[in-house]
Amino acid sequence: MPRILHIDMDAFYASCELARNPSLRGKPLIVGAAPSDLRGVVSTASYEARRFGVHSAMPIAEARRRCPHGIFLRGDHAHYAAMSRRVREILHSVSPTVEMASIDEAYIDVTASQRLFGGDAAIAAHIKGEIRTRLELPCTIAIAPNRLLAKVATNEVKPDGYISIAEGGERAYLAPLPIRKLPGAGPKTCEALERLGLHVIGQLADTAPDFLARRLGEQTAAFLLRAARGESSAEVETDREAKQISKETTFEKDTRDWAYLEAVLVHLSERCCHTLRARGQSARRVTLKVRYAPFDTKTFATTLPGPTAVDTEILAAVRTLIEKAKVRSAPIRLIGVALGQLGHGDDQLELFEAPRHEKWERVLQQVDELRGKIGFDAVRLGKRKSR
Ligand code: TTP
Ligand code: MG
Repeated sequence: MPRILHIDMDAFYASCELARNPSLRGKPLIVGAAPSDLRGVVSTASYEARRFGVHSAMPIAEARRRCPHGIFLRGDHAHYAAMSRRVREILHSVSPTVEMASIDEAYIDVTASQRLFGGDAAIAAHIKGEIRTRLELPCTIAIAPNRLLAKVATNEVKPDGYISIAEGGERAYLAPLPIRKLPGAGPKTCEALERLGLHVIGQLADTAPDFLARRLGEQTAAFLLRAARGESSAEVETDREAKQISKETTFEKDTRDWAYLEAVLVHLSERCCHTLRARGQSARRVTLKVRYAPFDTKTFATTLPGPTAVDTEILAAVRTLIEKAKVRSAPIRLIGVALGQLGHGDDQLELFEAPRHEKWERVLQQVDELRGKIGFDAVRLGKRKSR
């Protein structure tokens, strides 16, 4: 039976600052912008500052009002990325199957590590201990039968927490929690469910699928019901072993509308880049995949002059490949983008330091953060024509 560990660092940027400047300990720390920066927003706040109601994405002026004696720092993304890489190294000492889901969060398949360490508690203690002694950072860990449970549980036991949920305990664990705790249950959906008298996850799990589908649409209903019952994947995609990052879409009806196809490809490329950056990787090879009929798939590929994690550079490559693909006019069933020749770790430093990347890296970092919070589709970068 799979055991999936989810780890999320506590107040990550703030904790990184505290680790290198212990004189700040115990003080309310707000990272993101100087108080004079009128358009700045809070990246994160230490738990001391959260007591004053300061939280991520709050305008810095508001944070200043709520916590006038707080210590405000601009933030140093290169440092946080370096700390993230060191966290990842520690995680690899427990299992080779580590998936960095964002700069401060990872999933690990610890099924095969159980024997060696002697169980969930020992694995978590080992990781927390290593991260605490080597990096002086606090984190929270949950180990559960699948990804969703582990992710939800981590949030429940923050900060500096640990929890293990046994196989079979999924539904019981989720039942008393408010529905908004389910990843994917946004404010709109939750409001709609409230109006139906559904407040906690257990109520949602017991709702008749047909009833829910009529109210919310089939897809949303199916997705929510599955989550409410604690059903989720236990697959962890290792970033080190992954040879490429790819996304593809199959169309309900074959199409040869290239304006539409291009818009879809822009979207798929952006998603690939987002994953790339979340893993702290870069790519050099870009492949466009086009399927015409079930056994008629063609790929077009190009190698970039250097590794990149910047959307615009990947998109430019995809567009040159589109021109090649357009030559054939047969209707298209599926398209996809793959990024290959992935780079990792220290070869990234060069990428982050190169001046031409700097501005984009900053913008994209903000975009990724927004996407993490309000959903991928909320922020789009590429130019697109409407269908
Ligand atoms: P989170 O894990 O969401 O937040 P956190 O680690 O600061 O606090 P905790 O997990 O204990 O609740 O995000 C990780 C880092 O990502 C965070 O330290 C700063 C950055 N971030 C932003 O820059 N803007 C944001 O809106 C969010 C949510 C995070
Ligand atoms: Mg965190």
